[in-house]
Parts: sequence; C-alpha cells; structure tokens
Amino acid sequence: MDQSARYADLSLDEDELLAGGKHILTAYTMHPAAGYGYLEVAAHIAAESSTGTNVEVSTTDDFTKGVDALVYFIDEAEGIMKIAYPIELFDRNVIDGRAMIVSFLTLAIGNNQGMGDCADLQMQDFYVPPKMLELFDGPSKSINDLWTMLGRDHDNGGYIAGTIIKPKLGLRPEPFAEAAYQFWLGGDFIKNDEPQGNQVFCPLKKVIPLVADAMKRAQDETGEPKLFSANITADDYHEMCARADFVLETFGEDAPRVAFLVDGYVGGPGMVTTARRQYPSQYLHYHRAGHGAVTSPSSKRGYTAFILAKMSRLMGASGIHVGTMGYGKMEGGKDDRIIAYMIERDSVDGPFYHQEWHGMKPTTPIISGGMNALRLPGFFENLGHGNIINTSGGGSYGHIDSPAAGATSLRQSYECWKQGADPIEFAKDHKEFARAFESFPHDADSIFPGWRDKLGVHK
Ligand code: CAP
Ligand code: MG
Repeated sequence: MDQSARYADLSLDEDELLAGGKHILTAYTMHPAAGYGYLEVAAHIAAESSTGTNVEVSTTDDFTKGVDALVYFIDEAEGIMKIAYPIELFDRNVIDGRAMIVSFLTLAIGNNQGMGDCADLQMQDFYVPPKMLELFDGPSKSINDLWTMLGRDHDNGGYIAGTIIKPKLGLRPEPFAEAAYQFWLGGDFIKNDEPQGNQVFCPLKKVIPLVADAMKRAQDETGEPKLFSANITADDYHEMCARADFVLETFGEDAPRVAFLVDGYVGGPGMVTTARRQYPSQYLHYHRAGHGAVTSPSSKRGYTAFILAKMSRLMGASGIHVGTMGYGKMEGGKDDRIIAYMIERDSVDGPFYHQEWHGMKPTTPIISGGMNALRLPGFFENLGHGNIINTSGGGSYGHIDSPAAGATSLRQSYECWKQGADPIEFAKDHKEFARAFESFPHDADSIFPGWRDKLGVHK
C-alpha cells in the first residue's frame, strides 16, 4: 500500500525544520526491493518508524496523524532519504522526564530494519534539536578530568599512552597484574581487554587487588599517577554494580583514577546508562566490540560507526573507540576523523547535518586496534591532534625490549609528531622508539622504506 500521501511531504524545508527545533532529523541510505517505488518504500519506513504499519487502521485519529514521522527528502539516484521525527514520539523517563537512546533506536533503527519492500536501509547521520539534546545525560567525566588526574594541563593535556592487557584472555591473576605493572612503568592508561571480567581462571576478586597493588608500586616507582579502565560489563544490573563497587573499594585512594569500561554495543544503552548514572564520578569507557555487524562498510543496514559514536555521547560515554582511520588493523579510512570531531567538538558538521552540542561534555576518541609507535605519527597527522587515549596492546607487549619500552615508544612517537621531527632522525636519539622499528619490521618496511640502512640495523 502506498502511504506516501500521509507519511511524506517533500515540500517541507529542511532549514525550517532545523529552525523549528521540533524534530529529530535523520538521513539514511536506502534502496527499495525490486518492484517497489522509492517514495512508496520511504513512506512505509516512516510509517513503521512512527505511527503506522503496512495498512490503515480504524483507530487512527487526527492527533495520531499530528505525530507522524514524515519523509521530507528523497534522492532516488543517490539512494538517500531523510525523515523528520516529531520529538513527541520519543519516550521519556517516568522518573525524571529525560530522554533515552533505546527509544531512538527502537523507532529510527527498529522495525524499519528488515522490511520486505526494502532492500537496504542504513542511517548515515541524525540531528538533535536543543530541546531534545538537553534531555540526554551526556558525559559526566571527560578527558579533561583524566588530564587533571595525570597532573597535566586541564584543557590541553595531550596524548594518553595506553594499552590493553594482552593476551586477550588466559592470564591468571599474578601474571595479569605483572603485565599491568610492567606497562605502567612507561605508560599512563591500562584497560581490561573487552572480554576480561571474572573468568574462573582469573577471578575479579583475586586479580583486582593485585592490579591495585601494581598501580601503587608503579606510581611509587615512576612518581606518576596511573589510570586503569576496569571492565564492569555484565548482563545483570546488580552484577555490574557489584563489580564496580568492589573495584572502587579495592582501589581505595586510587579509585578516582579508575575508569569503568562497558562493552556498550553488545550491552546496549541500558548497560551504558547504568554505568553513567550509578557511577557518575568515574570516566565511562565505551568499548564497541561487535559494532562491525552493523557499521562495517560491507553492511547496508543499521547505522554507521559515526552514528554509534554520536549516540554514545548522548548516552554519556566519556570516551568511545572510534577506530584507527586506516592506520591500524580494523576497517576504516582517513575520513573517519569526522567521527572523532563529532564527539570531541561543540560545533561540528556531520555527513548531512551540522550539530551544536551546547556545552555537552566531549566524548574522547579512543584509538585502538593494531596500533604501535610506528603507525601513530601518520595517525596524528591525519587527525590533526593527539588529544586522545590510544590503547596499543600488541604495540606495547610486542615491543622486543619490554612493555615499559613499548609504552615509552608510544609517548616518544607523540613527541616526534608534535615536534614535526622526521621519525628516522628522531629514532637516532630515542632508543625505545628506534627499537619499535625492530619490533614491528613489517610496519617499518612499509611506512619507512630503507629504515635499516638509515638506522644502521641489519637483519
Ligand atoms: C586492540 C583490541 C581492541 C580493538 C577494538 C583488540 O588490541 O584490544 O579491542 O582494537 O577495536 O582486542 O583487538 P591490539 P576498535 O592493540 O593488540 O590490536 O577500537 O576499532 O573498536
Ligand atoms: Mg580488545
């Protein structure tokens, strides 16, 4: 049934919709299934995403029609469609009247996924008007708080050298804590790997006290504050809180420097909001493992990594993994820097919409995935700054001298880029950075051809 007479109004002007502030606007890529018209399917999507279904129902009244989502733009040749969602459609908390991302997902990326008349539908951008923006929690802590905890400038504290305890799983408590201690002798920030929690071979209540002790010893040894991002991901709310409470109690005076990691894509907005609202004093680290199922460039459904990151800022993530923009091991390209800009800036252009954040705290771009000291300079150059958290697992524990040397090589890599120095020349005066070339020879060969002769290193 063609519902475009009700669920489409191509005369609507986007500038007027933006100025009106009464709609969340969304842009999708979409292609209809064979035999269906473009506007017909777009209108059906708007119906299923708001007040309708695939047929008219007798119970619809005039008020209902007043909150219909409306298709206001289509470009069939480009396969682009845009919908205006009245903000009244989105669910509000009974406890405090605030908005929730799960409602945005249920409507705008819900039943419209997998409709029989639609071949593909993927959200590329969305715009949130001020009246809705103020109803989302947003981050409670940001990288500025981490810089202060690290004793750096609150507004421009630079690169945070981090790692992930590797191997991903399989360490028992003592070797786990030792791996942490060894990295902290050179680096700033350690996270659990996303599956590490309370495995039977590494019980949380045995390993966390050892990690807290390792942090103390490393702080004493280096004279530097250290940061730990503890994974509290769990299906059950009470389990999450039990883990978080134990971690905070165990770290004691060092607890302010503990972030909480949540596997936010697989856990969903509810799990992220549990951490955000129950532990607002802790930096909230959103790991996105699994997101590739919908965000991979090979996916034509769901939403992009840009959308995921923008939603995470609204949920209140202090930091989210944004990929390595073609410089690491995961999918991605240089233009993914727009993801970082959207979550770290207050006024920024997305692929389709400009977004003003009106002072909502920034979400830190967390850079992870196959990174090491050799790959970082190009990454910083592409992004244009190094005010990020970088977690290099293989890049630290794969350094041939030690995890501490790996950490130092990461810090030196940032210094090299900040100084605008030639990495080969810089390596001649910075041992750990130089040894990263020998630690990751394949990367060295492809990024710095001829490095062996220039550094006097022979096989
Ligand atoms: C990186 C990592 C990260 C992924 C996440 C891993 O380890 O710990 O979880 O990079 O990807 O498990 O692979 P390495 P993204 O540093 O050893 O690669 O940041 O793109 O979500
Ligand atoms: Mg990981």
